Amino acid sequence: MTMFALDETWTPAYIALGSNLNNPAGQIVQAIEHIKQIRDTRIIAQSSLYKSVPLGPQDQPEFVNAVIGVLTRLDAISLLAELQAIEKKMGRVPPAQRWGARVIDLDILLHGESRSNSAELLLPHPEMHKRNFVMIPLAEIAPALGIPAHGTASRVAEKLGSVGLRKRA
Ligand code: ROI
Repeated sequence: MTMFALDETWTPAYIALGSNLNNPAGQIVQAIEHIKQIRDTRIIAQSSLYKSVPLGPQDQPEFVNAVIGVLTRLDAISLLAELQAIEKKMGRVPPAQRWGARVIDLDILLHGESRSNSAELLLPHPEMHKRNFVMIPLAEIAPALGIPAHGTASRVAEKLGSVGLRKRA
């Protein structure tokens, strides 16, 4: 006898948030409010907000970064589409330069065991383990989470160190 429908499976996923334009902390808070409205998706963990020195061109404002954990019934591509709709609604425009300033950036870091190598979506996120502004907030909410090929989130975060990063007052 089937007790539970298969489509009721909830997948843990982690999303990185970044902003360095037009009240970045306010943008992050607003993005989280939008994420709360995504269908079939629940926020289960939320890191502190961090200020971080830009990776890339230095002639742009400091970033505010955070990471959230969700449980979702959406597949990775559907979750990406929802996040891109939020970016669009929040007025994201293509950055004027590569690695330039942006109002909001929402990246899926991990979606369960999902792997993706499409042009649209790379999973696990190929750069996450190199970025302290991603790994330190992630380790705050999920220290024991395994980063494929790199060990636990806390170990990766510790190895990266906190240069250029501080918790927002
Ligand atoms: N730098 C920091 N510190 N935080 C970000 O979220 C971020 N995002 C980016 C680039 C421009 C690469 N640099 C960043 O997209």
